[in-house]
Formats: sequence, structure tokens, C-alpha cells
Amino acid sequence: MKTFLKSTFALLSILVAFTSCNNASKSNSGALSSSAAEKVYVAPGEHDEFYAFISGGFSGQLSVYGLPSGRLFKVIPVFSQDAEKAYGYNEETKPMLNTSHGFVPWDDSHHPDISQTNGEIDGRWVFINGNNTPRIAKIDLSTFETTEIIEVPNSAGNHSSSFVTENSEYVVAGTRFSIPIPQKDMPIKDYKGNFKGSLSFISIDPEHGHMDIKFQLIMPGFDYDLSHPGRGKSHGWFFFTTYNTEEASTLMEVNASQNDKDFIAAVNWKKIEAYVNNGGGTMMPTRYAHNVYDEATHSATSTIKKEVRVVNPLDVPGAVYFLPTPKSPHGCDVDPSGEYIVGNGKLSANLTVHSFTKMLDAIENNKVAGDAYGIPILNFEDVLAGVVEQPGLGPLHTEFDGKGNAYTTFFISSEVVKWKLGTWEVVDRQACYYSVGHLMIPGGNSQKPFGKYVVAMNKITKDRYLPTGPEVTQSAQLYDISGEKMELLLDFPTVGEPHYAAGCPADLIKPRSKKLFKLEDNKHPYATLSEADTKVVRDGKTVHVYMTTIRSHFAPDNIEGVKVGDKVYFHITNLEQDYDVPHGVSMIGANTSELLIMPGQTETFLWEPKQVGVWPFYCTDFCSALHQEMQGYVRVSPA
Ligand code: CUK
Ligand code: CUA
Repeated sequence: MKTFLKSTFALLSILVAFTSCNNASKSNSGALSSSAAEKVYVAPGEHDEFYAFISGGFSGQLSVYGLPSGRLFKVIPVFSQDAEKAYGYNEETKPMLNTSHGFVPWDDSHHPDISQTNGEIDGRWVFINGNNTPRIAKIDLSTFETTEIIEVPNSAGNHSSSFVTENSEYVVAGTRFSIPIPQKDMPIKDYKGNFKGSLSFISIDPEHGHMDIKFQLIMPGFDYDLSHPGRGKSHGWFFFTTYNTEEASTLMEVNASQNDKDFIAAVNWKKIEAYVNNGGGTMMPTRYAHNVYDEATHSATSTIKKEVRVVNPLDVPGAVYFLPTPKSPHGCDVDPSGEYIVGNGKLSANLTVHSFTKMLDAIENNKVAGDAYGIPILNFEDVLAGVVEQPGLGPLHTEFDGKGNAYTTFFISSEVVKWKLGTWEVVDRQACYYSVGHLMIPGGNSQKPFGKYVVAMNKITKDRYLPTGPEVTQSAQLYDISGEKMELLLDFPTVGEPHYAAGCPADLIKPRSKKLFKLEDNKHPYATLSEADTKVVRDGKTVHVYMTTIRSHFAPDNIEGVKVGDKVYFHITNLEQDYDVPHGVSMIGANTSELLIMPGQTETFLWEPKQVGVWPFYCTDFCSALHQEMQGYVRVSPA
């Protein structure tokens, strides 16, 4: 077996090399129909039909694009500091990046998923995972701002996240790395049997979306790669792909893929929820941060929590089963009906599809092939719905159009392959430029996909754009999937490395989009609601400047009485009550970013003057014809 696998690996490496040069020599434009340009053209002043939320990978952020135009509208700061918007720099948002490890101003953002009601995308929130220091963030789609981040304890490499159940009951996070739980000092070689995985079910409060870790399932020490919720008939279940079921501490090539089949873990979360609601599980001491941004005060607070409820799956019989799935499955995708669970085995020649109905049958008739640490393993043949034969090389992710078709990305053969649910026949394939990872159909992760476009997110762009030195842009490609054959329409550059995306019709979000913050609702502790109330207050070596902005001046604009060594807090309220009139400000030598203050909002930055003198400040955002006149001075005297 091992020899066979070694040769499979050798073959795959050759194919990787082959595909790369093969791709590079393809024509730069591919075959585009003459109507492609028309199909993506959104006339000046017109709006796109869909929003696409595309993760930034190592940028730590989430970018917002329009489809079909591919135009970039906003980069929402989530896990990384953003000097443009002062996120993680101003006093209000610094607590958002707090963790049990302290202030962590970067992460690797992977998988956005939009909240759902009754199995359909509802456009209220986007959830996204931070991989590196395990966290889940929530973005409010009325403001397009990150409003909550919860750290996930007992997790490392938070990759199997952050997918939402069909009534937004839970956002689910699974650990990629297994680790000692609780953490302790032990030899790494003793991994097997001692390291554990965790799958976290984080409840979402239906009104405000507040997150709370309801329970963590402590699992055998595999790597939990990706996951998707059941829907429709499989609502109440959650499915997770695993790899390294050998539990090797080093994954140097063959080691990691000895087993012919890894597992998809099927978790009956309804059953565990009932168990927990009856007092089941135990509270385990741990530490994790929970950071919440409050819109009324425009400020975040961070709390360190000290325990989490853990559940041993063996205490809840019938709650967890393993479905054997060939060769290191990556994506774990459930079709809109909830019947088919696609395991995308990266090193498998075929694509394996499991049947939810057959799984229930097998469970009912107790057709168990064995167990892993007491968790029953079902028979591969008993749960198999079908196999897509040799569709391509290196399958990663699958999406659905709601019309009975599935679309799978193949990293190694660099293509999107369209196939039919139920008959498993391949009906179309289109090349990607190059080495595609995830793909996205708006609403694809729900009962109701909007199967008009698919966006493919590529790992390599090579010659597709003007060169920009060794680092070239990452890229997405848009295909029209409304007909029998997919049609490539557009390439567009992306921010960071897009790992995954979620999309929805613009009409779900547009009507709820906030235009400004009402001044009378501003409950910021240092808000200044009129120019008459502006002041400078000294408290020992700390100075608070209560400042306002309105076109086109700051009040006060001449500040005296500041001394070298003071801590000067500028609390600036933007008095504007018009759409799209932010003001910006910073101070010379300030060890922070500028502020970009939205109408009705108050933001704070800290300035610690080091030198005597009279120092100017100015508005950094072009706000009116007199923007250049929007300025002032601070006089700094000796200490
Ligand atoms: S995922 Cu990137 S292609 Cu690692 Cu977040 Cu599948
Ligand atoms: Cu205010 Cu420019």
C-alpha cells in the first residue's frame, strides 16, 4: 500500500509540474465570446446585481465586490489593523483585537458565510474565521463593520470554520490541528491517542447576533479540515472532513496519507444540544477573549472568559458517526436538498458523494464497520450515494446551482468541472487561470442558490495581469453558468489570497444599509454633541480634547496648555448628518493611524508629544471646497 501511495505522490508531483507549465503556455485570453464584455458591464451609476464577500487569507480582512462587474467596494478590516480606517489603532476598536495571548493585530481569514433564515441567505451578518489565533468574527451588514470577535479555546488552526446552520442557530468552528486539551508540556511524538480535536458550536442570538460558545465536542486527534451544515432533510446535522486520521505528528508527505480513507464526521448537533440543555457536559477551565463592539457607544469592550462547556461524544450515543471518505478530503459540501454530502478527496481520482438517507439507514440498522476511539465508523458502501469517475485532479471545493448541478474545483488540473447530482456524469469543464482553490455561487451554501454566476478563486495568476515585481495580484474569475456550458466572462484582481467567498443578491442588503449615525443616538462617553460643548480638560498628565468637526473646521482649532510628556486623547465627534461626509484627522508624529470619522460618530486617538513647539493638524479626507482650510494648531510647552 505504501509503495502504491508513494508512486501516487510521485505522479501527482509530476502532474503539478506539468499543469503549471501547460497553463503558462495557454493563450492569455482563453476563449471569450463577444458577449462576455456586455454581460459584465455595469454602466456608470448603475448597481451590481450581487454582493460578493471574498476572504483575504493572509491579509486578515474581508473584501466586498460587486458581481458581475468584479468592482471592489470596500475592504472590511476584521483581524488585521487597518490604518485607513483606524481599525485596531483608535481607542474604540483596539479591544476588538484582544485575545488570551494579548493584542494580536493580524490573522489569516478564510471562510466567510452569510447568516440564514429558513435555509435561505438573509443578508444580516457575515461570519468569518481567523485561522492562526483561532477566532470567529461577525460583520454587521447594515454598517459593513466588524462588530464582534470571539476567540475559540482548545483549538489551533481554526480552519473548519465558520459555517452557519440554516436558521443561524450556530456558527461552527473546528480545529485543524489537534493539540493537548487542555494544553500541557509533553513530547510531540506522543501525539497519537493523546492529542485531541475540538468542534465548537457557537450560538447566535437571533436578534443581535451575539455569539456564545454553547459547547465544544472533544474529538479524536485528527485534523478537521472543512465543514458544512446539513440542510432540509439533514438539518440538525453538521459534517466535517478530516485528514491525518493516522494521527501522525509529522505530515511529511506519505505519513499524512497512509490511510486509504479518512473520514467525514457526521455530528447530530440537535442531539448534543438537547443533552447540553439538560445539563450535560462539563465546564473546563480555559481562557478566551470575547470582544463586542457596541454601536451606541461606538466602542468595543473585551472580556476574558475563563471556562467553556466540553462534551465527550461517547456520553451522547448516536451523536457522532464517521463516514469513510477516500484520500484526504478537503471541502465538505452539502447540496441544497441536504441529501448529498460531497467529500472532495484531494488525492483521490474520483469524487465521493455520500447519501444522508443511506447514512440514516445504516445507523438505524446498526451497520457499523468498526470504531475510532469508540465513535462508530459506518461502512463506506452503505453510505455511498455515488461516485463521479475521474472528473479531474485535486478536487478541493464544490458548489451547487440549485438546478441539480454541482461545480467542483480541481487544483492540479486547474479547472471547474460541472457534473449532475444523481447521475454523477460530468457535463462540462472550463479551465481556470490558474490552480483554482475555492469557488462561489451566490447562496451556494443554502437551500436556495442563485445559480447565475460562479466565481473561481485562483492561487496563481502568473501572466494574467501586468507584472508588479515578484509579487503579483491574486485573482478571481467569473463564469456565467445560466446556460448548459459555463462561459468565462471576467478576471478581476483580489486583495490578499481569496480562500473562500459568500455572495447574495444586493437587494437583500441594500435596503438595510445605514447611511449615517444619528447624533442623538451617540452614547460615546467622550462624545461632544455640539460645538458649544467642546473643551480641553486636564487630569494630571492626561489631557482630553473634546473636539468636533463639521464642514469646514475643527472646534477647537487652536489648543494651548499641552506639555511634553502628556498623554493627549483627541475625542473627535463628526457633527455632520449627511450621507458620505466623513472627516479625517491625525497629529504630526502620532504613533497611530489617522481617524476616519463617519457622520454622527466619535473616535479617539492618543498623541504623546515629545517636542516643544506649535504643531499643526489637518483634515485628511477631502470633504468640501474648503477642505484644505480645515486645520488647526496645538501648542506644546515644556514639561
Ligand atoms: S480553504 Cu483555501 S482552497 Cu484552506 Cu480556507 Cu480550500
Ligand atoms: Cu474635513 Cu476635509
